[in-house]
Amino acid sequence: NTAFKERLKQLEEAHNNLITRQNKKEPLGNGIYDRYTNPILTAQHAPLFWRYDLNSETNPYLMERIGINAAFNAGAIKLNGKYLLVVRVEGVDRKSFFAVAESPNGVDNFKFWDRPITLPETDEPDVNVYDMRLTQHEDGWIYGLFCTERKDPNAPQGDESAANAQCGIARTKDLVKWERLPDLVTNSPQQRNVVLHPEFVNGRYALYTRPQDSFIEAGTRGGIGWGLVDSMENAVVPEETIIDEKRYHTVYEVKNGQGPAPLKTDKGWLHMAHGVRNTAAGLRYVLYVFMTDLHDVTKVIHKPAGYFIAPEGEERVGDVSNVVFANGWIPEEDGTVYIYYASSDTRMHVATSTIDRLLDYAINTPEDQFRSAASVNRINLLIDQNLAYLQ
Ligand code: M1P
Repeated sequence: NTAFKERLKQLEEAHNNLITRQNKKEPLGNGIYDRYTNPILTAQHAPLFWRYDLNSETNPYLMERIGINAAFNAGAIKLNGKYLLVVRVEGVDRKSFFAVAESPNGVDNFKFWDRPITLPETDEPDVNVYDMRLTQHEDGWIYGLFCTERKDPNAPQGDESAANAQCGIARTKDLVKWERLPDLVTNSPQQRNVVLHPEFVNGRYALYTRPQDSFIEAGTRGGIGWGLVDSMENAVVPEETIIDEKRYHTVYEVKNGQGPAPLKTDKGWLHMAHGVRNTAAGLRYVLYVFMTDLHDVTKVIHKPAGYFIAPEGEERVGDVSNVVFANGWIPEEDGTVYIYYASSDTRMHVATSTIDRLLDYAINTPEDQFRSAASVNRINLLIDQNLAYLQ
């Protein structure tokens, strides 16, 4: 019928305009990285044929049958010249799943592949899966480590929200076909934000972990942990050592977690992580950067004070407001780094920088000295240096 056809045409036009719109760098920036004007992925980027029954007989009103709520927290990798994100797509039913979105240039024209990822399961089915970190490991596989969430088996009767988070592991060569491996085993009751280090360490696989007491609260645990395993086919971390702790009155006082796999540079491993602090308005998630030693990956050698990226403008509002979260970045041969971050558990953005700039930031930004008076001293020192220089 004509109304159906007209509506379909309008939907197609709107979708096409959205997924082909160009992105521009925002002017000026802070010298460390550049933000871009538009989000790179939203719920509306999901293909129409995932959401609408396109048959006018069975869907005469051309109504959305399967709603998508959000597209966020994506892992990232460059393969065959394409910038690929493994996106956490969340339906209106609250279930997250993974889907690959591809761009020719890393900053716009992201388009979802035709089908979401079909992720094999273990004997214990996942209820919800999210936040995949991709690591191109030197063993030749691309690993995807993600959170698998299931109902807490010890939840008291009537408690329908207590959950258990563990680290699921899958591997692939092409992001199309995935092999599921057993979930990671650790001593922590809850485990999220686990990331595989890209190189062997003393012949073993190395994992960044995040032990937690409960689903939301780090409790007596927390911090970015580290553990070695002999095999990813049966990954057991008997003991985690904390390499980057949570600490009072910092942007990571409540909890923190490794972002994507770190980048190897000639000055050390470059890491991006998220830090969480408490406020009267709830938790605030920001991103921070630190570096570890090239020869001892567990040794933090530089750590700028405070946040690297915090939510700004429309980024501040969404399903879980006041959140930025990143689990993907792509380094280029020419030194460019594409930083993929999500805002407020709702949409994906890109920021660009370079390895040189990120190293300069990580090495030369003053570290947190944990007291207001020390912060004032740092500012006065800079003022003195500037006044002397400008004379
Ligand atoms: O809602 C904010 C974030 O909360 C969790 O992160 P963390 O494990 O550090 O608390 C995750 O659910 C993450 O996906 C989400 O963005």
